[in-house]
Amino acid sequence: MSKIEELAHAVEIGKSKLVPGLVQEALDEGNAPIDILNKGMIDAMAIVGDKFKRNEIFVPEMLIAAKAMKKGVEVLKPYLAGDNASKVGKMAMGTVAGDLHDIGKNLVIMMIESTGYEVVDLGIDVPVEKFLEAANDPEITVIGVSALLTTTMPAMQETVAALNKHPRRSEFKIMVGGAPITQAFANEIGADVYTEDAASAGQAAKALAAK
Ligand code: B1M
Repeated sequence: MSKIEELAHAVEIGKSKLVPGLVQEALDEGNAPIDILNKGMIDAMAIVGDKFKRNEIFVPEMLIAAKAMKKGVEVLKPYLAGDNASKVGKMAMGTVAGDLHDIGKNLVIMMIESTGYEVVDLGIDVPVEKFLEAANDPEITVIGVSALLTTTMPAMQETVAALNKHPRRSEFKIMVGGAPITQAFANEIGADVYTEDAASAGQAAKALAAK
């Protein structure tokens, strides 16, 4: 079993204490940080999700796998994030009301910070009002909205609709994403940018800053 496979298995079964060491060992072996993230952790979470769907595991197991992944990401962060010496913009980002998933949001924040943005993390289960309040900040140029559940897609729609009526609307862009979100849905609700993963979110934010 390769180190990345070992890591993926440890994330899948929620071995929080083992995961940071395995990430470090995978780095020491010369594996690319992005492969460690994708194959060693994100793929493992997909397996966890599939097992949950088949009723082979339940919420507590999903939660401990998520905790294990977070520990691994902490070790990986300096290798993925890079040096963001010069500030290119300020972004606020949160997971919509009713949605408690934050691993994807945190990865997106990490990748966007690495492009030079200062990111205000609004957290999870963020009500529309909190997004609107964040948009009042005159420095904010991008607002990121994440949703992981089909049942919280309407909350994303509400959030984007409210942001679209904000008096500063011409001064910020709205980025959306999350597993159930598509380009078609993003267009339908009036968001400016949809990206499917953290790496492309970072690239999109960088492109916005360059405009
Ligand atoms: Co939840 N959960 N969960 N869960 N959970 C999913 C999402 C699910 C697909 C599992 C499944 O059934 N296969 C399913 C949703 C089904 C659906 O809606 N179609 C589900 C469910 C049903 C639920 C509950 C309802 C279960 C229950 O209680 N019965 C419940 C809901 C709670 C709530 O939010 N109100 C629930 C709870 C939880 C935990 C709390 C236990 C835990 C979350 C812990 C945490 O986040 N701190 C959890 C977990 C861990 C998962 C899975 C297994 C993993 C999610 C994850 O972190 N993935 C997930 C299954 C899966 O994803 N396959 C599942 C890794 C992460 C890196 O990917 O978040 O997709 P992701 O982020 C990606 C992209 O989506 C994108 O970039 C990220 C990085 O590449 N992205 C953006 C995300 N936001 C973006 C924003 C952008 C751009 C890109 O721009 C702004």
